[in-house]
Amino acid sequence: MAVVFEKTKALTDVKLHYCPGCAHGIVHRLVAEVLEEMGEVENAIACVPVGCAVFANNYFNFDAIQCAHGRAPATATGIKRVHPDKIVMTYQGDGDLASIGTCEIVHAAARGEKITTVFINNGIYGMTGGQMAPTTLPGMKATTAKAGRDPKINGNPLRVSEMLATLTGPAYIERVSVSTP
Ligand SMILES: Cc1ncc(C[n+]2csc(CCOP(=O)(O)OP(=O)(O)O)c2C)c(N)n1
Repeated sequence: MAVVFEKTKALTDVKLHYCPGCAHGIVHRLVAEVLEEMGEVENAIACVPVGCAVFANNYFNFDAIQCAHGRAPATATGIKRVHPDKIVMTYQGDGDLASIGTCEIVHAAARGEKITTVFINNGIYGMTGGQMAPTTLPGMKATTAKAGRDPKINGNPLRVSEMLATLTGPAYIERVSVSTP
């Protein structure tokens, strides 16, 4: 019988445990498939920080290192400078990248580090129970904004991609949705 579909070898066989709608499962697979297409699975190093992103260690079938909360860009900077031939990426949630780690990503971007960042903006702190994130949209509900984010009380969300795109360092920034095929 003809094989019509094969799971990428860049993911392990461990069953995904993520909550529906968080997007990690979809993006794990996209990252893994692209690395396989590029023939770079053996050459990749993922820097995964605190948040549900850290579980990528269970699923990515390539090297990964756990970083302190928000500090994956600093870890990736060090690894890439020591191993310039490796594909070095950070894989970060919005609580991680846009809150505790805001300065790390801004300065890594400003320096133009030769790393890739995959930023999972699901508008919420997933791991800790659905608290409001810096990217939670106005009106969007969170356990710490039960009636929805009110900019008058909670401030306005950060537009991370747009903000980083004002800098000279980044080579390429794209913001996409994974909510439809
Ligand atoms: C220094 C420190 N501060 C706070 C926490 C609690 N904490 C764990 S995960 C997290 C945020 C996770 O949200 P996000 O980065 O959006 O990732 P998600 O779980 O949604 O993928 C926080 C605040 C912690 N573990 N360490």
